[in-house]
Amino acid sequence: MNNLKDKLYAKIQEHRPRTAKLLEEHGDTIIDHVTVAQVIGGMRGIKSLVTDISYLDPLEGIRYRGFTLPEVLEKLPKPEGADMPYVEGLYYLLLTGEMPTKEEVKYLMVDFKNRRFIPRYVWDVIDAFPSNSHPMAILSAAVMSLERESHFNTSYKKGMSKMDYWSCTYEDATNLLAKMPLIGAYIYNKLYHPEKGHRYPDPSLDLGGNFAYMMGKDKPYDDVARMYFIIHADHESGNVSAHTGHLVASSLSDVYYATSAMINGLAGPLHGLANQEVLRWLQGLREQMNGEIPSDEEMKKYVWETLNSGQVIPGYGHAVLRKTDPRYTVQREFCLKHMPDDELFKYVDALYKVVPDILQEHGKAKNPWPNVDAQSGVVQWHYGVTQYDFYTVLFSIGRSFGVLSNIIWDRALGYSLERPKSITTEMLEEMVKAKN
Ligand code: CMX
Repeated sequence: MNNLKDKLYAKIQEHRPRTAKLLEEHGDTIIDHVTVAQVIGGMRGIKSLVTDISYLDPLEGIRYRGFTLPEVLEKLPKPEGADMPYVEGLYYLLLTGEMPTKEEVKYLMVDFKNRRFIPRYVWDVIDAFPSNSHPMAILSAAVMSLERESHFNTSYKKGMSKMDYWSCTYEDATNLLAKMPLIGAYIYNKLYHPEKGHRYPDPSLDLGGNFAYMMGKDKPYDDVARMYFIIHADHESGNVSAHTGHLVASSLSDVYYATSAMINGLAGPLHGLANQEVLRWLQGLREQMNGEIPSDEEMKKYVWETLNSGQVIPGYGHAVLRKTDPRYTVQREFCLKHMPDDELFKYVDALYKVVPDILQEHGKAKNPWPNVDAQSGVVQWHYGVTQYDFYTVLFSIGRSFGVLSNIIWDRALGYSLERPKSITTEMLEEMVKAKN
């Protein structure tokens, strides 16, 4: 018996009438209005997507299925001796809205193990990339190459009922999630430690533990991996990676196409790549300081120089959040416990003291507070993952859990092909004239 899939099916059956009722009885009810600034400005804030998997409150931060991040980290079952929970348990929570028991997670761990075989041709695709390629490009191509494994495609060609779309999508999504950490670790070893070669997973370990093992990292890197994948998993549906995954899947492209596309969206410096930008930017300061910790005045000068040269301060600001990102706080607490004397952590902490005031004085950013990316590279650097190009691969593995959970539910609830309307600038000018 597949405990998670059965539970999910029951939840889907329970939920379907709610969506049907909203459409049938309230389809014409207006819930938002749209301004010119929103249309020109990246559709910021327009309520036009539905997801029950996570919700982002501007002041409180993210909740997964109603739970804050500290609650998720406290309540999900953990491996023996670990501080951070099983990532497999998070998948259960995102899909069903329920905290799994340890037994349920153990069952899922076995299921993940059975799904993680990677066909030889995927390694060949990765190996074919020159070693100076960006790891995000390699990851995207590796995921794309797996597309021929899609159960959804095979069943669709045979003629599948719409009511069953979610089931094949669940199979594809879970297969891909089980493989993602292996692909990530293989890319890391190929690019940065070719002398060590690929390490095959240890069957006794959970997903986070195995990722650390395949990366060649000792404890507590297993907890770093678990924390990292969990806090990056979802940030409701409008951000570039989540939205891209949803959009591509809305055409009934399978999860391999959709995940590869979401990885490409995450690879931009205004989104997931910001974590590598933070490290690159901090290294610039470190070089100027010859290893000394900068004073507040020196830090302020560096921040202003960056702003005055027309660049953004990476790791600060957010399209929705209006306070310090709880994902930043979770990582900060980890740093305080495990690496309080780390030099780069001190830089990050020193930045926290000066950047918000400067951004407020600068007067542009709506949110002067740090986001998840301000802290995450520092943790990786401390544990020897100093190749900052790789950080967004880690973000991608985590984000896949949220994006794929959403796509399964999109299919279960029969969400439509996405197709907003565009208009010309002339039409917009005419509409504005008519209103004034
Ligand atoms: N440093 C300097 N200027 C900033 C800024 C920052 N950290 N954050 C925002 N601004 C500027 C914007 O560039 C914009 O300037 P213009 O009017 O000249 O275009 C202005 O402030 C208003 O922007 P906003 O409404 O506050 O922010 P947006 O919703 O447009 O953008 C984000 C959000 C994250 C892209 C932006 O804050 C940014 O560029 N931050 C730095 C990059 C970063 O950390 N990205 C990671 C975000 C988290 C993630 O998705 O991974």
